[in-house]
Amino acid sequence: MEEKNFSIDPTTEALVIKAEKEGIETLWDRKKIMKTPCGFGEEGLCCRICAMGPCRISPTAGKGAQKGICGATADVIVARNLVRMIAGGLATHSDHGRDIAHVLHMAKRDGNYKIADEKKLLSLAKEWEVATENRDIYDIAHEVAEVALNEFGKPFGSLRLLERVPEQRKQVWDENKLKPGAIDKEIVTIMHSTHIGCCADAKDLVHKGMRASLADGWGGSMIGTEFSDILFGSPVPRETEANLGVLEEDQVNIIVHGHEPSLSEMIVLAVEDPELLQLAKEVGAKGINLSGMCCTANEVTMRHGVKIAGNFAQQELAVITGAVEAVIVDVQCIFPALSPLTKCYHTKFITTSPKAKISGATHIEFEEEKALASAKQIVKEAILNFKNRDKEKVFIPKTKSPAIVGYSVESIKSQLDKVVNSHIDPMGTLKPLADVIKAGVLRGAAGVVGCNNPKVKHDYGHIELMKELIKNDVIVVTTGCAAQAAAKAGLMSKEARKFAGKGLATVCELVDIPPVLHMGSCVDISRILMLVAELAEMLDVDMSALPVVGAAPEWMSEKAVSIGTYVVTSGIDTWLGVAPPVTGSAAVVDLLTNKAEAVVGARFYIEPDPYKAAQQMIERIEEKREALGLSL
Ligand code: SF4
Ligand code: MSK
Repeated sequence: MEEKNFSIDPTTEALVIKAEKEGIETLWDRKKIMKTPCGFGEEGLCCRICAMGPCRISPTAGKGAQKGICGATADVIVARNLVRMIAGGLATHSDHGRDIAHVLHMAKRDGNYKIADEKKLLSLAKEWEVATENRDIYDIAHEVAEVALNEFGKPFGSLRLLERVPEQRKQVWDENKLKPGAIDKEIVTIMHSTHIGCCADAKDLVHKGMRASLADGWGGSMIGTEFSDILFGSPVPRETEANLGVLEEDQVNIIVHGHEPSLSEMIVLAVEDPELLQLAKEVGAKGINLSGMCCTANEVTMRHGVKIAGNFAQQELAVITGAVEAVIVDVQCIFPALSPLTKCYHTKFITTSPKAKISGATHIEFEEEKALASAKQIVKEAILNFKNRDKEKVFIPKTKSPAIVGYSVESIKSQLDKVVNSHIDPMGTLKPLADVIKAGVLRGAAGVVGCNNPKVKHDYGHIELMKELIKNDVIVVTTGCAAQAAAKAGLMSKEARKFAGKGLATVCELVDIPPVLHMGSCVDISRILMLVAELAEMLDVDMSALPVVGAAPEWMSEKAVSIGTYVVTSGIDTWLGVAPPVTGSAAVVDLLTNKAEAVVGARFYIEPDPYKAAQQMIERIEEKREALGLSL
């Protein structure tokens, strides 16, 4: 067997070999055909904003074109391209948040969508000064949803959720004019300012990008998380399994893939429908096996323990097992390649969102008003497809790992309550976490998040970094495809304590948690922001003073650019394993990796080697500890 060496995941290697034998291409084949990426694009030096161009600037100073036809310099072109990526990410996360707010707006007692977490709804209503006394909970929900929907286009003022940040951070944002206005306005401003002949100042463009990014983390994404919890329940710890070994040979396998839980929650209900289960038996299957991919997997595993089939780079491999009756998708991170690929197997590829139609797929529009009926129709299609499975083509790798998921901020606090002496300390706070950080038992915390990217060996960036951090008593919180990498690698099981340093292992034992905590999907990085904000408040310091760091070792999407930027703008140093397309401008690189610190107290680091990145992160954590005068 040829050594593949592009993934640390054995199921991935095995299925790519199967694909090769069957003459099927995967992302790694297409990456190979792509050969060397375009140097201008990679450095951010190509501008195609107007039809006088495209213009590409020579990366060598003094040689070749140094300006675009309009006179835009490399600095301006790079900055414009970067902030357009931020706008793309902000738009995507925020539109997800808006969709969930619309779902809350239509929720009703006898409808498909109900309120699962009244406590969270009432607390948000209080925060937003929505009257609650003597009102029906659904009236309150509708008004809260309306307030949220107005955050997208309100003409005046900044975002309500920014009030959640500690005073010190608010001051940083106030002093530097970083508080965003309405979410949509921030996107429009970027598109306007980056039009031909508008803003031509790299520093100002980056500033606009930072401001806009806050409308993602503390705006659209946070709305997505809060409202999903209100509608579908705030996650609590629960057991699951991860990797393609979760597929079942004798069952109808359905994979939900994409992002928004409004679809997947209904599929979760539909697969439990007795009539559909009966139908599955009638077609010769033992049952219906639902699993998830990418962030949809995170949403449903956090709330129901639905198994995780894999992360971003494994979406094609799920189909290549030959055992999947349907891949049901909504929005974001869905390979168009699934369309021709599913034609090589019996798999039905079902798109459901008017925002993400894909040529060649079966489009069954998911109508929120008739959500459960739509979901049942989709599941029925999958069941009826079971008979078309070609047994000769089926290969399900055995590998899967147990994991504990479901660490919302609320559930982390409940776990911490296990060590609280209620006669002395309050319950339901992060104080025990603050105490162990102060005492140095835990050196600090790291958020490791983001995608897969074939520029990095699949999952290697995530797993090696996480292992190094936990070995050095840095607790890791994670979301997105990084979280799935951790689940697959066994880092979310209690046994993973053996990989942790002595201090972290003791904390895990006492609080009954794994060393790597699954906090959800990409929009749930807002949970990490809240965790850091509350910790800062508890220690009465700015967020940037905490021994807390972030990393995206295998990022690839525009969403990740927006995330990285709002994390840095929130005062948390962030390590990137893949360089963003900014290296064509020394000035922009300097702004992001150096000068940002003087403004927001944090900066980006670019380090592809996870061991070096871990070392730098640990050093930074120790510097912060020293500055806070915490015990060594
Ligand atoms: Fe070229 Fe300027 Fe047009 Fe960009 S905006 S394509 S640099 S002329
Ligand atoms: S799904 S944005 S590949 S983490 Fe959120 Fe994974 Fe990245 Fe998509």
